Amino acid sequence: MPATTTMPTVTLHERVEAIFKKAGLNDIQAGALARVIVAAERDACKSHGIYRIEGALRTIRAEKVVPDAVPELVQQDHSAIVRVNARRGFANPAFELGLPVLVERTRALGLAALVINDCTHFSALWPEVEALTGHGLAGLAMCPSYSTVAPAGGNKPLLGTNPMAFGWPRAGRSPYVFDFATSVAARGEIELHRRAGKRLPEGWAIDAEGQPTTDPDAALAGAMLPFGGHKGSAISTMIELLAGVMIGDLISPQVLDYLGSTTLAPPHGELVIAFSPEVFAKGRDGNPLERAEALFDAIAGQGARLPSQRRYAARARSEMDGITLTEAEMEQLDRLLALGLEAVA
Ligand code: NDP
Ligand code: PYC
Repeated sequence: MPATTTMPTVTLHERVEAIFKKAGLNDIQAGALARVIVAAERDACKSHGIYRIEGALRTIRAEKVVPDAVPELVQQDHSAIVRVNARRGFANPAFELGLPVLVERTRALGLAALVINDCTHFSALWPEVEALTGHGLAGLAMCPSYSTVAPAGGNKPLLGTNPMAFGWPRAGRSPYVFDFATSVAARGEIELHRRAGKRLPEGWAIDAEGQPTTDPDAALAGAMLPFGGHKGSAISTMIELLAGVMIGDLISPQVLDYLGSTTLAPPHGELVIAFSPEVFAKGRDGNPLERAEALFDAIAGQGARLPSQRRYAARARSEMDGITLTEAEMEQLDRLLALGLEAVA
């Protein structure tokens, strides 16, 4: 049994925030990054937990992100589009800045969108839609990434792993939330398989010659596949259009051209659309939140689990017992804190 260390969420937050400050991030950037990374670790989403710190530091060291950026709310009118310019910092503080305005507009108009431009993005999207559900709103979040996924029927990386998350509020219960890559799996999962010396499941990737592979190195050199064949490929393309082209920001091939690497966190934009179920259902029979509960009960009644159930169970365990890290993970955190950006030289 390998040695482990268990600590409260707040302790891990302090450590992660300290690493980012040592690496030169300002308080706004370091705090927001530590919040999403620790939330992912707490909820057992390892592909976007502390493993991502190193990539963020590499991106800072490569000067592909502005460490002391202060995001700016650039659209101050009363339209349904709330625009925040991340000013080439990370996406997470820009989201935190835009959230209260997005909530206020959505309550007033029934529907509003937060556009984040010029951000670097590496995190899971569920914290964003979960934040909206906390205000009684439904939400949809999406962003491109960099070209690592072949379109269905193609054989070379073109689309990103382009994640999409949806959240629906539930009175007195954890919200209904799903959040996934539009590739069969997140790229982080491939890297975690590589590090663990494990083969990939069949159907995740093709090699550089376009042949199916279960070798993580061959997959990283080749292309990942979209989930659900042509359906995932089309949804991924929609994300490139809505959260790239439409908001005037980079799409996945441009991001890869600019970075020249998938070892750094990708710069692009993000789109978060919020809906007020109350406003949409006005004048119609039935309370939308109660009607949704009947649907969730019917799903669970068949023995199916709701998305995020695993995550909420992990969260409850972490909140009660603390977050457990392996000895190797603890050594890595110590190393990153001691060496700062030198650790990723
Ligand atoms: P997974 O396939 O692990 O999970 C996707 C979702 O499906 C989760 O909401 C999960 O809930 C749910 N789920 C899984 N199994 C079941 C089941 N049997 N029944 C019902 N629901 C289920 O996600 P991915 O690997 O595709 O993505 C992981 C993360 O990577 C996401 O958070 C995504 O945002 C992030 N990502 C970020 C990118 C970026 O550019 N920033 C790019 C790509 C991915 P649960 O968690 O409870 O298991
Ligand atoms: O896991 O696919 C991924 C990913 C790409 C950028 C951030 N996460």
